[in-house]
Amino acid sequence: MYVLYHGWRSSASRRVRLCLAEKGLAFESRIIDLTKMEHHSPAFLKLNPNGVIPLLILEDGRSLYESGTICEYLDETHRDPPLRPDDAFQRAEMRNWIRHVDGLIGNLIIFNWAHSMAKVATQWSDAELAEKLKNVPSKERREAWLRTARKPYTDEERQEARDKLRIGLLDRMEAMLAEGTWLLGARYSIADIAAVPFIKRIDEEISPDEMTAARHPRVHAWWQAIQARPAFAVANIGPFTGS
Ligand SMILES: N[C@@H](CCC(=O)N[C@@H](CS)C(=O)NCC(=O)O)C(=O)O
Repeated sequence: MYVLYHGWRSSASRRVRLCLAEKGLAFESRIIDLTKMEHHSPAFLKLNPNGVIPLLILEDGRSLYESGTICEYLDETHRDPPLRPDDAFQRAEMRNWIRHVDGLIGNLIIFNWAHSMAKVATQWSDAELAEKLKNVPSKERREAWLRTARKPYTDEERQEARDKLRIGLLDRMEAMLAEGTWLLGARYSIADIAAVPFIKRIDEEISPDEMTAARHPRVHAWWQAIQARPAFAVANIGPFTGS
């Protein structure tokens, strides 16, 4: 059976759980506690040098990281139902879209890490923080942890992030959805899955006003359709805040 190292609220983990659920694949769940920096332990970094979740251990013991890559792998090895376009050009477009959405993650972090991550990180002493930061492999995430622990994002920065998500995600999706129910047209695909965790957060906290039928009618309808999919319930894409 697959083993998934993940977090229930982690956006990238949510993508992989959605993909597994669409395919009807079971997995053994190993929760990684980001507030305990479990993803920066030497053992985890050996499996994913980027020090982020999710990580999927295959049935033969090999492991894979990067949610988009994992979803593509699952789709190649379990064809039914197909979650990628049949056309090579469209598959290339799908990969560009995933890459684009991945590039927006910093704008989500500004909101997401202000909850349970900040609650814990603000309590660390300077010495503890310095020690933990040593193990964070990327400069960008070291900065995110530092900001979360010591210098909360300003209202201006939060507004800037909101704007980037509106322009980079909602407006673009609105245009893409003119071609069909799903982001790449008639077939639900990994392109849709890639956007789900972002839209969940935009809808529940970041910019719910942008998710109305009046502001982004096609995205609004898409989000209703996404939440009605049985896999959405199976994947456990629950509320971000609260216990
Ligand atoms: N591009 C990666 C992003 C993974 C990622 O950013 N994971 C987050 C949780 S959603 C994480 O592990 N954050 C902890 C950290 O950066 O310290 C993917 O899609 O798998």
